[in-house]
Amino acid sequence: MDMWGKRGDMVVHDMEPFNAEPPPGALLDRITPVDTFYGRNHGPIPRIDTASWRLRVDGLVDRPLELSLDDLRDRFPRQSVVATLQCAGNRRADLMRFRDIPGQQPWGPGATSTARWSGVSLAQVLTEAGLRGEAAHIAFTGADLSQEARPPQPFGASVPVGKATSEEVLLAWAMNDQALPTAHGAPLRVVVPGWIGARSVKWLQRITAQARPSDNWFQAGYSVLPPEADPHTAAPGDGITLGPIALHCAILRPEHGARLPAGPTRVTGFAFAGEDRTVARVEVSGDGGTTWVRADLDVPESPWTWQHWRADLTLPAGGTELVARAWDSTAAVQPESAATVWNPKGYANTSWARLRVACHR
Ligand code: MTE
Ligand code: MO
Repeated sequence: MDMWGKRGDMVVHDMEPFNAEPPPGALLDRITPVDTFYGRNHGPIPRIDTASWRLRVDGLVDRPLELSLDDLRDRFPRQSVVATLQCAGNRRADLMRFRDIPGQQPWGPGATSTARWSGVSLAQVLTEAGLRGEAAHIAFTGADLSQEARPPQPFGASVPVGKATSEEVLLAWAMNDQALPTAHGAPLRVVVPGWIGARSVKWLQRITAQARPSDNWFQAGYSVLPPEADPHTAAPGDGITLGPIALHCAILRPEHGARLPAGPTRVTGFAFAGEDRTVARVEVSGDGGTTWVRADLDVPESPWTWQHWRADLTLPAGGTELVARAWDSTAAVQPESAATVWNPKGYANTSWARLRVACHR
């Protein structure tokens, strides 16, 4: 049983492929330690020999490249970004309480974590390859073979050229100033800050500039289908393909089902809005959403990270529902209920964070 160097109290959804999230209370640090960072895999984790590994850059480029890790280190400046990765399936468990989602992991709020990623800028590698004007999407292919895909294939994804050439997108070989661990994509992974985790392809082998989005199974697979669609028969165009992460928040402490003394209680969590939105305000309720207290919100470590928040409530004796909701910089607020956002694959649960606690005198 290989836990891939993770802490002993991870919530393990599957051992093979390895899917695990930390308990919510372990996510209170701005930067998540490597042993606490969630793991999300669609196939067996490959062990790659770095010495013989090469990255291929091809497609709509003037000069196709084949680069070793040393080539990347020597020929491009080192860059870092602090960025939160979040799986599109984060907080699926709350959707499943409303209506079942067969065959998908019941992720709690921990399918999200933040690291300092270091490597080289994807934009600079594309410039070196001579990216052509007709290229509209940059596709990434990993080295892992997923049996979940139809037909079985390596994991892949793409992002539009505009995002791929923005300065925050990295090809990373280091995580929190340590060598990138095997489980997180060594020797090299893509990091697409502000976009769903599925676009940050691990064990990167190939970058292809192309006119159309990736036809990899997981590109269309990570989409929001209409409520009554059958995910097994849905066609690639049936869903809304996920890219930037929508406004989201979670309560980290206290945890669901906690028993607490009635009276003053500190509630802590994080909020996150991807791409060009920022979190403007977080509110917390100790009475199921009738009255609200404004939370104290941290300044983000970078434009690409979550923000922790905390609020002090006075809770009555008895069972209580704690609720948190975030507003973003366009004054959009999270939807109230999981029913609003439920979708057949359980992605993008942007609804209010809710959990029940029991308070005693
Ligand atoms: N890349 C490859 N090659 N294979 C995968 O299964 N999973 C994706 C993405 N990159 C995946 C991948 C998904 S769905 C997420 S949410 C993130 O990696 C998770 O990254 P982590 O395991 O480093 O936390
Ligand atoms: Mo994911």
